[in-house]
Amino acid sequence: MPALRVILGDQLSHDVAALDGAADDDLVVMAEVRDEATYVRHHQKKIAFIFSAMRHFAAELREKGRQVRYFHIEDDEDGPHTLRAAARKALEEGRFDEIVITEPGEWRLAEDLRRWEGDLGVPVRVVADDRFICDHETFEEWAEGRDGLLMESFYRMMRRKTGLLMNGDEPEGGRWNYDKENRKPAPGGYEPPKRIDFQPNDITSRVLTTVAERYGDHFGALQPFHMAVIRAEALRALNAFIERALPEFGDYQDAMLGGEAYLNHSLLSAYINAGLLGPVEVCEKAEAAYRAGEAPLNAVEGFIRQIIGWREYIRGVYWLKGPDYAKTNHLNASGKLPDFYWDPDKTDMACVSEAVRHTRDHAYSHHIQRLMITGNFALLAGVEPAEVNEWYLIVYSDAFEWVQLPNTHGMALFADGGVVATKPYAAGGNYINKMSDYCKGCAYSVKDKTGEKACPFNYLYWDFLDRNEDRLKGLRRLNMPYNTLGKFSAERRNEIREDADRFLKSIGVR
Ligand code: FAD
Ligand code: DLZ
Ligand code: SF4
Repeated sequence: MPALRVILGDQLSHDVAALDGAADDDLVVMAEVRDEATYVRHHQKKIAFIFSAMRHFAAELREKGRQVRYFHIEDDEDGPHTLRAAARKALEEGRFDEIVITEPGEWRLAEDLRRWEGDLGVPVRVVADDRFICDHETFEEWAEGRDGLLMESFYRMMRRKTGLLMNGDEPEGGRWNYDKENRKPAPGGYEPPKRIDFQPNDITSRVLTTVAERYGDHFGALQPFHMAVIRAEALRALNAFIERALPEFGDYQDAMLGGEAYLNHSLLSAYINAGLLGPVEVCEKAEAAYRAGEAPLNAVEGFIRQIIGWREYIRGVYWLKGPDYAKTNHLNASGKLPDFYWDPDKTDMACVSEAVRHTRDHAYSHHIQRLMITGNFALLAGVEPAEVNEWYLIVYSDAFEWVQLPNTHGMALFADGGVVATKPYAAGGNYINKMSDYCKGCAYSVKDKTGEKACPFNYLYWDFLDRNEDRLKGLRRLNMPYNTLGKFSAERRNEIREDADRFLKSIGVR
């Protein structure tokens, strides 16, 4: 008897494991379902991207001769509302002797899958997602017995495993990591490379209408919509990135510029995460550009490290730590997420407003905005991790819990007590001023440390260290700021506390 092969919205790869060995009479099931679209109130663009990419992928499967049962969200009144219900409906329509599904990217669905077999009455075979370079067992073995899970050592293992930028056993150029060269601010007048705007076809236009009707009250601008929705387009985006943006990717990796949402970033995360591009092929293209003398080593190594290093490491942590990971709250943060995370016009902080504006308009902001602007602010302000985690899962088109959670909870908020980061990524206004041109046009003064006009990041930074002294003082990498804080007079410390309290009350955090 044939098998049912279920493909989820972020498993849109023709070589996805659930399709391995598929017979001609097997039925592929794909389903746009209410529960997935609303378990958090995803950004409108994110839903449109997933639905359009799913519909195009189903069409490609049919062109390849596969039989596909596809559930459209427009038929949702009578249709299934969950992925399990979609599988049940498809089972009722034929005779199948098993369900095959690639492991999902979230605990929520992995736990639900455990109930499928009993509930649906057929064997369910969950196969490993081999689109990742590091499987769960390898990550567990690597993590076993280590004091800290240092990304750098994991990254070296991935370099050796993939052979990317390796000369035999040695790293290309003699060093593993060129990060120190990748911290330049962008010069005034810098013009970042142009991006390809993909135009919506009929399928995407239909999805856009549906998303506007059904999810028009979710956060974010639906239009204009220029994302790639098929692999061929994603490959064009990849090639354009390699050609135009990769050469200076390293230099401006940590830079921020007013009005520039993308700088030299690749914008490929949503495509890789949804399965339109493979992580290794992306890295191989970057390496080829280096070998051909078209991109420097600092750029190519930096880019490859993000993918085979950070991306794989973050996934490893998510599955290693399990569902309890999200329940930790090392810094005991309990504040409310300010309204301006949903509306860039509700804050006078130019840097935050800009990051939220990009997020609203593009369902995207680049790494340093996520970490050092919106993440840093939530960390310093002491916003409750659950609220911040949900915001990040909602607002980015590349956000799936396996990658969003350790980045937010661990890297940005230090809520895991130092699993992902060796110290909190906390910074005052000086850092933002050094790496961007935002402060020039800001209502606050980055030079002022206290008082109504002072940059809030300045006093919030010291208030954060002060408030968390018992929890953080022992961290070696925070010795310097704690020494400085120790020299502040009691009056200055009080002034900082009062400024922070006044400001955080005014924006509803406290
Ligand atoms: P580039 O800067 O061009 O980087 C190249 C690629 O490296 C990315 O496409 C991505 O695949 C990978 N990458 C880079 N950094 C990371 C990282 N820390 N973790 C995993 N992959 C990485 N990334 C997501 O894919 N989904 C998320 O939900 C997500 N949430 C984040 C939340 C916070 C608080 C932070 C600090 C980071 C988050 N990231 C997330 C990581 C990173 O910010 C995005 O991958 C990146 O901004 C995507 O843009 P890009 O494709 O232009 O990346
Ligand atoms: C994110 C998302 C959305 C919005 N909708 C669907 C859907 O209707 N059907 C589906 O199969 N997948 C969807 N997804 C992606 C899933 O939520 C994703 O597979 C899990 O988050 C696991 O990573
Ligand atoms: Fe951001 Fe402070 Fe600079 Fe304003 S002054 S842009 S709040 S860092």
